[in-house]
Amino acid sequence: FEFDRALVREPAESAVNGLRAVDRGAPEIAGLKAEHAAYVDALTVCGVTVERLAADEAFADSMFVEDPALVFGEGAILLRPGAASRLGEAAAILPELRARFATVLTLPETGFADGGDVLVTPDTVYIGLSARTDETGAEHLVAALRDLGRNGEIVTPPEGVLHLKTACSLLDAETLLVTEAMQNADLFAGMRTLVVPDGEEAAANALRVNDTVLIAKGSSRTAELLDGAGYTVREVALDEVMKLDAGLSCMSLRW
Ligand code: CIR
Repeated sequence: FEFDRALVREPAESAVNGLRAVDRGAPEIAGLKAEHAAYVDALTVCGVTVERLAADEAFADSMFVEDPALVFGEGAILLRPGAASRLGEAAAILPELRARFATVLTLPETGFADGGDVLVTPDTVYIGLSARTDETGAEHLVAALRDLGRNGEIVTPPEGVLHLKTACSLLDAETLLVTEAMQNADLFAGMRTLVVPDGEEAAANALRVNDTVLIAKGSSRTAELLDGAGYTVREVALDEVMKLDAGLSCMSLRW
């Protein structure tokens, strides 16, 4: 969770057509851009140098740069997003990775793996199987992680979770913030967990950046829980972003 740099992509006007499991209406583009700008500000305040890529109108969900790639200080892995409308985002981001990382690994062209299904902890990189990440893609990703010297482990999240990190996030080297369903699934051996209060499940997609935990604005009981546990919390407005089933981790690649 210690990051110097981040890469983001500006929201496209085509984001009104972004994927969503439950249609609560299209996001309002001005609001989406404002939330994105405030997110970039929050990363900057946390000490991260943020580079912004231009919007890519060809891909409605391309502002969620976390899904087509996985990055570490030691190198990047180009992923294979599992939604048909998003697979092309990988090729679009590849030159940006090559410009910034000496090592860029690619996955074989079978199976799918989305960055939203990847939870990085100091010892283990957890890969959640989902509608976007299948066993073949996950196994290819484990092999690529091994080439980077990282230990990958495939886990099966509870039903109803879009991405693994929709329902959990890293708070510190040994602690995760999780939904109750994720807690009951007991996927992360050896990690402590804090459970988000009932009704604030969306807050489980928090983002620890250096000394601060970013959470979705309006999750006041989660904010209190984290504050009480000694974390420095900063709230970020995400109303439009959430209409596209997305949260804090989805909008950047960090290293
Ligand atoms: C999608 O369904 O792919 C986008 N609308 C949201 C992606 C969210 N990304 C993430 O959780 N990493």
